[in-house]
Amino acid sequence: MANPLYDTLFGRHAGCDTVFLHLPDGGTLSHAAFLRLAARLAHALSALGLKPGDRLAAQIEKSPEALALYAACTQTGVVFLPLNTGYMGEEIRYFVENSGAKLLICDASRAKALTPVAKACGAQIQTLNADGTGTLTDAAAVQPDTFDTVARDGDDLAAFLYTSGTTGRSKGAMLTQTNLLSNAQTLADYWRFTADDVLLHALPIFHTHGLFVASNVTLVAGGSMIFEPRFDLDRMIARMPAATTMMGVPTFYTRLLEDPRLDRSLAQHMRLFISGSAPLLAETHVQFHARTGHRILERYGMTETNMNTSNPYEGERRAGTVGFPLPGVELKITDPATGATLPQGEIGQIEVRGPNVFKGYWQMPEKTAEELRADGFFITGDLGEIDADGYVSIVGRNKDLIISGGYNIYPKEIELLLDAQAGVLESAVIGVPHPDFGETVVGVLVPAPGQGPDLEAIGAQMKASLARFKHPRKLVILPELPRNTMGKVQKKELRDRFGALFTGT
Ligand code: MCA
Ligand code: AMP
Repeated sequence: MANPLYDTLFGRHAGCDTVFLHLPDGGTLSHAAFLRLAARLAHALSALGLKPGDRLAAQIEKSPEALALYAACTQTGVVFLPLNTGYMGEEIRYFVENSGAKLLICDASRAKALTPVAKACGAQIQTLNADGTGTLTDAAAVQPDTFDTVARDGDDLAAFLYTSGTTGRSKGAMLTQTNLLSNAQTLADYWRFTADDVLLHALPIFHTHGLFVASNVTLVAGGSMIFEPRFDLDRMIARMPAATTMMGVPTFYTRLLEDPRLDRSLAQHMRLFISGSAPLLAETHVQFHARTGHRILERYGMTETNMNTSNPYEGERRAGTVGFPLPGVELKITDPATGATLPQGEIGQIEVRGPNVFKGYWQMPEKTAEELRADGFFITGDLGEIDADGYVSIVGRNKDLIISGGYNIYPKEIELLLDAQAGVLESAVIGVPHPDFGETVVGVLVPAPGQGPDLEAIGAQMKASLARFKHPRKLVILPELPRNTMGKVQKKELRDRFGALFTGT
């Protein structure tokens, strides 16, 4: 009987009293104590009737208990579906309904709003709060602290992560045990993680970066994490001297650079800074090196594939590139029209294949077939090139996507909402450069004939139905949208026109 993901990430630390989590209050949690917590949660999930293969949706704040819930799902064979804490009720309803989740876990402050949502989808609801309290932990507290791990196969599903699409409908990326495990092992090895590493962890744990890259890599290596609830500049500066590694989105690095306390002595104990989820400006890489003596290691991944490429640990970390395909990952640049592989040096779409590539989109065979070729290559939607030395660069996107502070925003979802507002004939949503978030959202509205959209009412509607990070930071009104001869909206023209709204250049 085996459960490769549980056994490798968690099970082998049983009885190990070394520190796993350094907590914000100065306390610590050992690997063994963490596993006992996870086992009690595993019993609680089983007592609630969850069976291997069932989905569990969780919209919960970052805490040791939240991470232990992921371990408990792995141990019981339940598919873990973490959700951004910013999502509103309507957004949650879609995920619970679409995944057929049996259980929704949320913060007590949201239980009133989400109980009808769960009920309408036929799911049970339990609470788990930022401080670790809640009905779920109450139920777990009376349970034994060991649990017979459920046997799983590498091909069994471990997690669902939802990722939006160009049509505005989110797709559940089905990730198997092998997808997660192979990538975690490769990365731990590639980035030389050991049991001595202390990772400064300030990312959310509801996305690939904070959960599967940061946490899984630490677990594979048997290291520890300084587990901060969120990115707080003062806390990052205060905790850095105790850390050896950090992972962050580019906004982490630009915010650190704005603080004069960031210098060589602050980063003296660190061996590695890693960036991903959005493009790191070459300028940020260069400035960070000048200030700290460290070259940020940039890597590239996706929800559907985990990590695909990385700059080298030893050897040149080339600014503006995402490095080389990881061991075991094949990467090619193809012609978007024909799918044929392009000669080295030409720009085309990035396709990847390997044990990291997901199984497909949940109950969307046609969407899966559009992006995942029969031969196993996944069409990422990113445009890139490979230079003569083999370094991969991402030069653009073949998909309409905005990445703000590392969060993905799909314009179509916002356009559908804007188009439905009174006084709006049509809309276009674009991403423009932003000094803090890298990119931010601008909504362009065309008024219906003889009407003027009520921007305040539209703002209120956004607030009620969309996570805050998706809200347009600016709404502008134009008499019409620029279109080409085929009638397609020319977003590039809009980006050129409004591109300096937040940067002033
Ligand atoms: C917070 N806000 C945001 C964002 N975050 N708005 C746009 N984009 C965001 N990313 C809102 C807040 O709700 C707040 O709203 C206002 O903006 C200012 O918030 P602030 O306090 O400045 O933000 P923060 O709480 O400090 O958060 C910024 C952050 C955070 C630290 C950059 O967004 C973050 O941790 N991002 C990481 C995301 C991530 O892990 N991505 C990985 C995805 P108000 O105006 O109401 O106050 S995985 C992935 O992409 C792939 C697989 C990969 O390769 O890793
Ligand atoms: P997600 O939907 O969260 O999986 O986001 C994946 C997307 O983030 C990729 O398809 C890329 O467009 C982008 N991305 C991730 N890492 C990088 C990076 N280092 N540089 C540029 N874009 C990145």
